[in-house]
Amino acid sequence: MSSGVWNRRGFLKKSVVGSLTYLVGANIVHAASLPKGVLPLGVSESQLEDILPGKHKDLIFLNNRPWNVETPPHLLDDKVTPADKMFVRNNGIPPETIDLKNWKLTIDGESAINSKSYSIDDLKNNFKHYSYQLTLECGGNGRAGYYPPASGNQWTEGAVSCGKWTGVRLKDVLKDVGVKEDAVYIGYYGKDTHISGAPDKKPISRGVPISKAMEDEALIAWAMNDEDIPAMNGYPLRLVIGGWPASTSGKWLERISIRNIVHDGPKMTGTSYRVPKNSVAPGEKVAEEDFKIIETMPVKSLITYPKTGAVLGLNKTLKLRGHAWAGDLEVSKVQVSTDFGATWKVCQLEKPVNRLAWQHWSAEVDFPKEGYYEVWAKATDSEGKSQPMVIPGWNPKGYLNNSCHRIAVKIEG
Ligand SMILES: Nc1nc2c(c(=O)[nH]1)N[C@H]1C(S)=C(S)[C@@H](COP(=O)(O)O)O[C@H]1N2
Ligand SMILES: [Mo]
Repeated sequence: MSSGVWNRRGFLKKSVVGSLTYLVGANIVHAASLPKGVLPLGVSESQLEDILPGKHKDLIFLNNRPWNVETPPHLLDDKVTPADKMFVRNNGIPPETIDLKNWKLTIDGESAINSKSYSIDDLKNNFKHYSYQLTLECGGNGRAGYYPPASGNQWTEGAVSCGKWTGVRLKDVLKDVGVKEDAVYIGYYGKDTHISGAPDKKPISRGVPISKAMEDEALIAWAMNDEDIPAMNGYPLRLVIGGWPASTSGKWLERISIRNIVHDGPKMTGTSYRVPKNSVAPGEKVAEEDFKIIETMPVKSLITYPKTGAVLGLNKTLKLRGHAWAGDLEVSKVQVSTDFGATWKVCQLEKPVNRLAWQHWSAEVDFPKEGYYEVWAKATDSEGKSQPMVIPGWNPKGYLNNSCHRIAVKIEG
């Protein structure tokens, strides 16, 4: 299995130059000088499928070094996110070759009583299997909405998915190894490599407190939607932690350390996946000690039907639909407005198929006259917290934007 498109020195691999040549319809004379993260203008976003194997051609391209592509909301309409519509957020270069037979997951760390390695067959044969649908949303989803802008991928709405994951419970494996009393955190390590090419440097190694790791839904998964995990989403093995920033769900999983301190791998410290403890003014500098690690994701919703920009006939009832999720909590209410929030209508809301899965909502709305409308959706969690209409508290890295999703609709007679 090969997915990396750049070689270690940062040059496009021959095979990729080949496909780009095909896509632009001409020899790219200076391909070797193409800067990192730059896709030739002659390649349209819709041609991405040819170079991002298995991904839908209409995913939105943000960066190709590393690969970051998001899903437009109308492509998230399925109740279970299909593999080709699952966003990709890579921090480094995915492993180029996967030796399935010899793939090992090692559990170690200061707070592990033993250190053990398991093949994927060992995991399959020695532990009970579980399947859960789990919402994975990047902590930076919605970053594009902040001003002053925050550096990083400018995600709009689509860095979220809810696939059905199958594997073993993380807690069953941790218990098999033995967890010492003083365990505080777990940290994952994947087989992807750092963008710089440095062999011993990991692009990302995050984790969760031991209490979150011990939840029933925390999985070490080998399947997504009853098939192999897609290459870009962590094949052949992945940690899956629903409801928390998706950065805690380690792809290409090779090792989990049981730590006696808060895990301190790359992107656990500094300002990564951290927000100010107290609210700050937009653009304000925040001292490092005033940040806290993001844990549960906030309540949020998407309108997945219709697609923004839809043109509809007068006197037709429109059946809207979408999903809503609330981190560790359940969503208790979804409302929609077609008059810029002056009035709200309560939607029908389904229960989650399991804890930490998104919930589906639908509503029928009528439009009284021809013209331009917006549909706004707002979810409320089981503790009574709602999504803000406007962009929530600014933070230096642009995390946790859970403002209401809006779409435009035109009614023509
Ligand atoms: N090994 C590894 N795991 C990783 C990442 C990564 O770059 N490498 N990215 C993380 C981040 S920041 C996110 S948002 C999710 C994205 O998951 P997806 O690409 O399967 O949608 O994977 C997380 N797990
Ligand atoms: Mo992320």
